[in-house]
Amino acid sequence: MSKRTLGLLVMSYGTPASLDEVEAYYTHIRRGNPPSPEKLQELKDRYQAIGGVSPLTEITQNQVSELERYLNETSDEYTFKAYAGMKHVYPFIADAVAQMAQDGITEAVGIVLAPHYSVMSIGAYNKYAAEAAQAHGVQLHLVDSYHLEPKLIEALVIRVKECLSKFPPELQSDVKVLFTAHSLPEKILEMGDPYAKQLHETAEAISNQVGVTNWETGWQSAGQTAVPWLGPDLLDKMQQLKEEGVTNLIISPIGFVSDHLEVLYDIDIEAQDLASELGMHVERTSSLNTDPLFIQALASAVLKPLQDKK
Ligand code: FEC
Repeated sequence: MSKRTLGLLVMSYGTPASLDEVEAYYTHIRRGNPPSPEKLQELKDRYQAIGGVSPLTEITQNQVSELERYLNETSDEYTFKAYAGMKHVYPFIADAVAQMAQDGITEAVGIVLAPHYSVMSIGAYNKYAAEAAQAHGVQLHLVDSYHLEPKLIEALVIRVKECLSKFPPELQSDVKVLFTAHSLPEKILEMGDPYAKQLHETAEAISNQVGVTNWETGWQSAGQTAVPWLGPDLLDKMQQLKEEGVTNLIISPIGFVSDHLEVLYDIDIEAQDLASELGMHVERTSSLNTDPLFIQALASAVLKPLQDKK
């Protein structure tokens, strides 16, 4: 049987390629409003602190090619041609869809490199993708979330266990696990958004398999805007935990799937600095990046909308 060729649109946040591009990037995130010179400098300082550039672009490209390779090796029905589309830098989601159409693709699946659905995160990516697909006459099947994909949970379970093993055996039952995701404006709760619930479900599934009961979900990396954000923020939460007597903590940023600024700066630098001040032992679970289990979880999520339409 000959295989049918489908497009595969893999969407990611995007990162500036150099410090010179930070201003344009930040302006795009702020929907066209340039940041103040102070805010811009603060952001450049954060990139500088992680080595000048974020590894996000390279990791995204590797995730995209690994996913394409895995799907093409394992699917008897489809040949996928993958395209990366970014939310905040070139190639934007619309550019990727335009390229697909130019290459003769008429049907595709779209997936975001973030497991939990919020109308303000995956919802926004999917909206840009659907608009572009409609404009180019591409039939696009969109994945909304994959926060309970068994292989995703398996990969995260391994990571939490790895972190636990870094604490002395007699302390392991006291270790607190904090599962984090990017904060979003609080108003999503009034909108009945599933983001917080999905985060909780992923955390619960991991904890059940690891056998930890001492866990919570939390929020990190809130934006610098006047509106209230989901909280408490990671740093406030750490202070609170210390006051409650917690000194051994695992931070597991399960809302993210790659190493990037929000992990390498917000946790590895900022939260670790606070941990030193507070006298806490904090370990972070390693990022999924191109872990084959994660790639398999993505592949399973990509195939679902195609199975559903049969
Ligand atoms: O490594 C890198 O260079 C990129 C790291 C990066 C990721 C990321 C993921 C998410 N964000 C989400 C929501 C928001 C909202 C705002 C916002 C602002 C920023 C800023 C930077 C930034 N985000 Fe981000 N985000 C990353 C980077 N993010 C830099 C601007 C400075 C700052 O506020 O800290 C606020 C927009 C506004 O001002 O109105 C909202 C969500 C995710 C997780 C899902 C995903 O990956 O798409 C949600 C990675």
